[in-house]
Amino acid sequence: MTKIPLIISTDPGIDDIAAMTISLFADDLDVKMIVPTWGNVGLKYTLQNTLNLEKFLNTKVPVVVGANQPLVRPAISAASVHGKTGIAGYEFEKADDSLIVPGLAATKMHEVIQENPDKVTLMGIGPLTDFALLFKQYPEDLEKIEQVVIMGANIGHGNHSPFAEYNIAGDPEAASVVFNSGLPIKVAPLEIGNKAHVTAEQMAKIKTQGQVGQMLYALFSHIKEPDGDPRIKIYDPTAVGILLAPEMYTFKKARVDIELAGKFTAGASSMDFLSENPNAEIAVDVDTHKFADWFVESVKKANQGRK
Ligand SMILES: [Ca+2]
Repeated sequence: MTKIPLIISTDPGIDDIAAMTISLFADDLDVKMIVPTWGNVGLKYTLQNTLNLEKFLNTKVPVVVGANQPLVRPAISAASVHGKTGIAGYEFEKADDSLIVPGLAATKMHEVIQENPDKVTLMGIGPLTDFALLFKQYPEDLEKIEQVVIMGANIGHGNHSPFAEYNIAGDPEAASVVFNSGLPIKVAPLEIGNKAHVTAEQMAKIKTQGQVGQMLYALFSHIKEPDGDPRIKIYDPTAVGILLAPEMYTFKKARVDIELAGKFTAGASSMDFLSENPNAEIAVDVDTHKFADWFVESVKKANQGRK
């Protein structure tokens, strides 16, 4: 199998760290560029966290500085979950900025997309601000994009508000641009993140997997779920799972529209599973055991791959 060329838009964030770690060492992925964006915490932190992770993993994927704010609304924050720096629980050695490619994220992504002989896949595991800017600035890139894979949106109750999931609520206008792009879109919604968890025993197994395992164990042990749920949920890697092990999920087509006007519902993702005009495939169920096994195995592979 040829590797999937991939651009990751991310707001690390503890679960982002896990998603990137798995992606960077996956046999079937070729990560071309990482775009840290504002999100769980501010851009200053998400950028440094990305650089620090690459230093820790000894990887050299180019990093381009993403959006500093949402397109329209004031930024929201998830520092209460991820800590002030976004990655409370583990002290990374501070990296320099030598992996940063100067320039605007949309332009740098555009260059990767145009230069790559095969269509490039986009994975969004934070607010979708930078993908929206890319699509608006370089609409010609749409035909060179294979698909967009997203961790975000919600079928039922949200985690930012009763109606909205955090990544979508962070920049609803950007999410709306992405869902209306006409591109093939696959979504791991909040419900999948809530269901796909690892047990304490599985987490203990991860801890034995070298320095990568210890790093992820320390970070995930630090997460405080706002609802007090003691299970260890690892949201963003569910998007990586869509690319690497889609058989873990059950997908259903839906028409997804993002609420932009609501007083109480802004950022809600309206998912119409009965629509005759679907624009996304939604993972509506996940095999929890398969997922946990896949996650543990992926961490093992990352630890083995790290030089
Ligand atoms: Ca994230």
